[in-house]
Amino acid sequence: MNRLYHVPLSPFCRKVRLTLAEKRIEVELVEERYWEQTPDFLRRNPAGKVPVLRVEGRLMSESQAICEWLEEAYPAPALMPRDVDARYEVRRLCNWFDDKFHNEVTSKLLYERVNRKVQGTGYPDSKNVKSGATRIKYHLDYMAWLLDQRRWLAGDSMTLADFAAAAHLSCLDYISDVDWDRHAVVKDWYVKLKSRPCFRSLLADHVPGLPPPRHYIDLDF
Ligand SMILES: N[C@@H](CCC(=O)N[C@@H](CS)C(=O)NCC(=O)O)C(=O)O
Repeated sequence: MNRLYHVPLSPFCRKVRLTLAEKRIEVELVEERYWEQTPDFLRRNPAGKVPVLRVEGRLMSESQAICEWLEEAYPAPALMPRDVDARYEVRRLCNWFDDKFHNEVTSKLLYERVNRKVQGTGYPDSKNVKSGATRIKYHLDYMAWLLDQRRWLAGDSMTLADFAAAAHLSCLDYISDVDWDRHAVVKDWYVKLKSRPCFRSLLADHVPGLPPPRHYIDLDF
């Protein structure tokens, strides 16, 4: 059986979960308290990070490398376009969310508000939270600008770029940190993704001691 070592509110793990589910690849989810850095975990991934995927007898880490491997090993349904320029755009946007958005927003809001609590590393730093709450507006504006020109973030078809973005936003939505009223076009895009079967497992996530708000699972929020 394939196995994904993950934590529920990790955008990198969620991107891999969406990709696996969209491609209908069955996987057992195993929660990994990565901050405990157990010897078993470090044997699976010496970098000490989740996600780690055990598939077809091999161990894989690094979410983007995993997703692109899945795309090549399980090409249907496609999550990368065929055209070389369009593929570039998907990769650029995956990196936008996993690097820039992650550093400016996810780490400032989710990691301060949730990871500190779960890992027992103190109280949120209000300066960071304020900065994340300001920066997310700029990112939502950028997404709206893209979606005014395209059906999906990277072009006319749904791709890994949409999964990367939705993975971050869904974590932040779990803690009510996304202003969905800022841009109707971004909300419509998220509703389309949230309604897909691949999203079901994410909507079922429940972190002990931190229940999601009602709108988190609501498809008509
Ligand atoms: N570039 C990695 C980042 C993964 C990552 O940072 N995961 C976090 C959890 S959301 C983690 O395991 N952090 C532990 C650490 O940085 O030591 C990927 O895309 O898989």
